[in-house]
Amino acid sequence: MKPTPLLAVALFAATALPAMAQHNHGAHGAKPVTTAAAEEMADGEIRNIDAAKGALLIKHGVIKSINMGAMTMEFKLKDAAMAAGLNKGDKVRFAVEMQGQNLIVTKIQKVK
Ligand SMILES: [Cu+2]
Repeated sequence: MKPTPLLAVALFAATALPAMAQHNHGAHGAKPVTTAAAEEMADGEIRNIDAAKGALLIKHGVIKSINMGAMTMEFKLKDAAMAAGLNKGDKVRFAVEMQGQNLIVTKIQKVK
């Protein structure tokens, strides 16, 4: 049994409208909900900076996106230039990503 064209239109409108509203909201610069987990920002404090290696020693809190508890460890930076402007003792928020066997900091920002 096929739905009548009118019913089909009504169903489409009911499901499509909330989706369109969300889309419009996203246009204001908010990130799509689906990438939120991968882009999770973890809290940390910089303990050491190895500019030559492009690595940071960070005391970090729990990072749910990679299933890691709080600890102090070294992270490689995606780009060594990201260390510019950072200092020992800075409180930061950062995002990490697994690339092969390495955890790479893809984003980092100071917390005021
Ligand atoms: Cu860790």
